[in-house]
Amino acid sequence: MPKIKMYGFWRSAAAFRVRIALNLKGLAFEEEMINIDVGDQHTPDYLALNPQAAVPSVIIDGAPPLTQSLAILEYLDETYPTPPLLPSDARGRARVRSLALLFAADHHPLITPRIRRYLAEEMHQDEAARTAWIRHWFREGLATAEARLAGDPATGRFCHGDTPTIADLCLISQAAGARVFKVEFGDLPTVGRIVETCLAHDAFARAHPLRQPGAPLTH
Ligand SMILES: N[C@@H](CCC(=O)N[C@@H](CS)C(=O)NCC(=O)O)C(=O)O
Repeated sequence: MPKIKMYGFWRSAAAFRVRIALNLKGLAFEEEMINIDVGDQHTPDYLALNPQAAVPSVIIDGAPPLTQSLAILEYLDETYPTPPLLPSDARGRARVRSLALLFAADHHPLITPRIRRYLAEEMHQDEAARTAWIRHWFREGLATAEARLAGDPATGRFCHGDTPTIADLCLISQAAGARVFKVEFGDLPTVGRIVETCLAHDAFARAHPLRQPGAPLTH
């Protein structure tokens, strides 16, 4: 068994994705919480691990830190291939990566604390305006996913077929955040169905933000 240490945070969507992958692959890990609400990502010790001042960072067997959740997911999938998190065919992999990037590259970055801080401190947007911003981008990502997933024969119980892929890890991490911000997506039936399928899966449930140390008891 490799020795895996992750630097994460209970609420972090990117850390949530990596926790799910580690659980699916049956890899034990230790997680140290970096409190990104109070700026612990900017301490010299953490910046030495990840100059981007973001979680997650993952250290495996004392090797240099891995950063960026999608790069970490692909590393884990290549190194510990069972169960696979990507389809065996090139077209399937392109579809899964495209769905994953919809969330991880295009929507999640817009609602991170650094963006919210910039909106508050440099753009002088009040809390109501910042909340509207956050809800807008959550909603747009989930609605786009619905348009892509509904009616596509490649969609199964999960985003691609009947087993979890990287696309599901990115979908559920965004959907969990959307729920925290009370974004309605009851009108997105395919997204809603896949989210419920993921939440019923033990590897996803154990990784859920609200089950991590530091999370509020209710939200
Ligand atoms: N694209 C990166 C995103 C990393 C990221 O932005 N993480 C957030 C938490 S989900 C963070 O640490 N934010 C700190 C900040 O915004 O100051 C990944 O997928 O790992």
